[in-house]
Amino acid sequence: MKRKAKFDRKTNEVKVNIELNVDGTGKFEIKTGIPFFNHMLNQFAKHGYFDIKIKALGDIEVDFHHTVEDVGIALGESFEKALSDKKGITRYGHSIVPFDESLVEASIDLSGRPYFVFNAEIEKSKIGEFDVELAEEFFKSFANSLKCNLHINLKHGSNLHHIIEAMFKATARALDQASTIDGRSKQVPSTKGKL
Ligand SMILES: [Mn+2]
Repeated sequence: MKRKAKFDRKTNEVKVNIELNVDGTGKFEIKTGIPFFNHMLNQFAKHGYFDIKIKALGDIEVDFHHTVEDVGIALGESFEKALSDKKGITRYGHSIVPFDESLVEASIDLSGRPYFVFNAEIEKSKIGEFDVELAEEFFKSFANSLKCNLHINLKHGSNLHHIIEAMFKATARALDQASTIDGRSKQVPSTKGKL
């Protein structure tokens, strides 16, 4: 079974086209018009071993909010589509990723029920042109549209670039683990029989 998806989303504010292969090798081609966000999504593809192409044309002259949120929604929808009925997947995944002085933990349950916990107190500042608070918006949109339970915990850290990058890497590695085919069962990993 090929776990791939193409997904297009168009609003008056943002147009997003995505191509995803869950069982990829970490190839990426990301163009959002937001350099730091591109850098984060490159990390996400690389460390989750996902192949991801994203082309987003958003109203970044207003600010980056719409584009970051819509890419989060579209990428979550792409995973939801590619994972299909979730038969045989591991379902749960977690990862703790250090980046120099920063340490971030991400835990995922591909439960079919969206829930998002963001346990990180970060100053409302910017990394380059990128508002740091948009990272939370991205993960929230992503978790909602993938219908997964995602917890992101900042253990400690001070450099904003390191903290945000560790969040993207930890989430990617947790999702890689959760989405991997376990091999011991071809069933949906839930006693409900459905996720
Ligand atoms: Mn970096």
